[in-house]
Amino acid sequence: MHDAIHVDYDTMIPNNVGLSEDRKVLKALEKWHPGYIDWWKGLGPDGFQEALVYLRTAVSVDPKGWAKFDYVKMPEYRWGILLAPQEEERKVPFGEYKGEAAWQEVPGEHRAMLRRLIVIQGDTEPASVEQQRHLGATAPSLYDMRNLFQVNVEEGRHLWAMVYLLQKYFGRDGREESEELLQRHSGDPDKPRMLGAFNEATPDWLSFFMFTFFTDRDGKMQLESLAQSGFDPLSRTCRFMLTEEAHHMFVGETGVGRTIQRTCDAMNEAGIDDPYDINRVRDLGVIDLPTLQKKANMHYTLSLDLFGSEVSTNAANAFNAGLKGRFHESRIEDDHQLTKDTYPVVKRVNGHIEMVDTPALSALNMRLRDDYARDCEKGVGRWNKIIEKTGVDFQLKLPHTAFHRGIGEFAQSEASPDGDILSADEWAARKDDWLPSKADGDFIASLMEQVTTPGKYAGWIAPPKVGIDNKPGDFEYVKIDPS
Ligand code: BYC
Ligand code: FE
Ligand code: FE
Repeated sequence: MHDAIHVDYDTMIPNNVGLSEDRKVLKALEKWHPGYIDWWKGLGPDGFQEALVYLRTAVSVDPKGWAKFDYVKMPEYRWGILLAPQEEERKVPFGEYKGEAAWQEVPGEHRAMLRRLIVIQGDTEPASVEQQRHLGATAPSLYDMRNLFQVNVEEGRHLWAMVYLLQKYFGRDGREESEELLQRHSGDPDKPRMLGAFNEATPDWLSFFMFTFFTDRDGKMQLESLAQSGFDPLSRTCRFMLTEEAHHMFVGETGVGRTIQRTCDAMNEAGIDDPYDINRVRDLGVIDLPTLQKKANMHYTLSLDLFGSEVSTNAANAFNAGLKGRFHESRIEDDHQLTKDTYPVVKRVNGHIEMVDTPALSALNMRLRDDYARDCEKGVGRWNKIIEKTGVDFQLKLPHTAFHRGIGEFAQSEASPDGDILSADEWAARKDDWLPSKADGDFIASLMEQVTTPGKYAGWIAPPKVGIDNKPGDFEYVKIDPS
């Protein structure tokens, strides 16, 4: 018997699922491994494959002590398959089969739907690594560079997590899907990644921080919903992934927070009161707050699109089938079947916006998006506290969900960040006030310079409050040229 808490490092693929006793799946994964390494070397972090990076590796799935820190060359990182421990007597927590024993095998009649959910989840993970591959060249410090690479190796591990499920539970189809996960690429005109936001560029570090704050948070919400799944291996996989996701959002929240801090400090030192005095603020070599707002608008709305349409039969079917639940399903007090309930959904009615009660089952995407928006609000509130403490008079604000949307009720119309429906001309005239313009992008790009002296930071961002793994301020988190 294998020990389900500690990770077996004897096999080529570290795991806590007893792979050494599961020869067939081990063989399939070993066969997939070289293609993965090729992908990592070709489309993972550009130019840092020989660097020694101070990374954490999971050695256990015990929440109290799962990580070990050490210098690793990224291609030699021990990507492993780690599932949270199996809960005794776990039941399907919602939907048509609520109360039945959770499934240890794929429920035959829902096989295609389950596979699709796993493939979509799997597709986003390598996509984000591809999107971020050029950022090492402009890292504002070794601390930030290391955090980028930590996020990247963990997203790589998340791909392994989904590939394990595909190869163990879906036979030949699963092996084919695993191959295709390495063949689609972010932004590829012929074989793009599956979801919109994962084909966008991540051109600069502010985008990276906004992405890990907003888009990794979609990851959190989706993983929370899949962690409720009646298909137990998926639930256990997602529960462990969520512990890693927390760090990705930390990187985003503190990255934006430190950017805000530096801007406000520089404004105060220079005696600039007006945050909209953009040229003077930019002359200080920091990113003005209105531009930060535009970047937030962009990444928030791209992430809202990841929840799908507000009203969705896919979502209703996945819930009914017991495959994908709600955020904190077990804490919700209702019948967990929703056949008689309604939920308010945002609709465009005669040129204005209304909330319309809709059958709750078909409104599950809207509901998860509402939970997501609340989670984002809290983080934005923490950013505003940073601004407030510096005395600068400015507040960041999330735009209305009708603003700048590509999916759902507002995909065909334009709205202002306050939610006023606009004509195409009005939109065209105001767009650059609300979303990053070419000039904004060029300005941000002009600040992006690589800083590789331990303990030093680019001028546009404040140092972090504490180091990683309690390391001192001048710790060399990445040895770029270790020879
Ligand atoms: N782009 O019924 P609908 C993460 C498609 S992020 C392109 O409205 P549904 C991470 C949809 O596929 C989390 N297409 O939506 C973060 C469907 O197509 P088909 C990733 C889109 O299916 C950072 C049609 O439109 N995990 O982990 O209820 C770094 C109608 O769909 C989009 C998941 O998403 C779009 N934005 O919901 C690294 C969880 N939206 O089938 C990683 C698994 C919709 O008619 N996925 N479409 O051809 C799901 O639960 C659902 O598929 C979705 C969409 C929530 C994505
Ligand atoms: Fe992930
Ligand atoms: Fe993530």
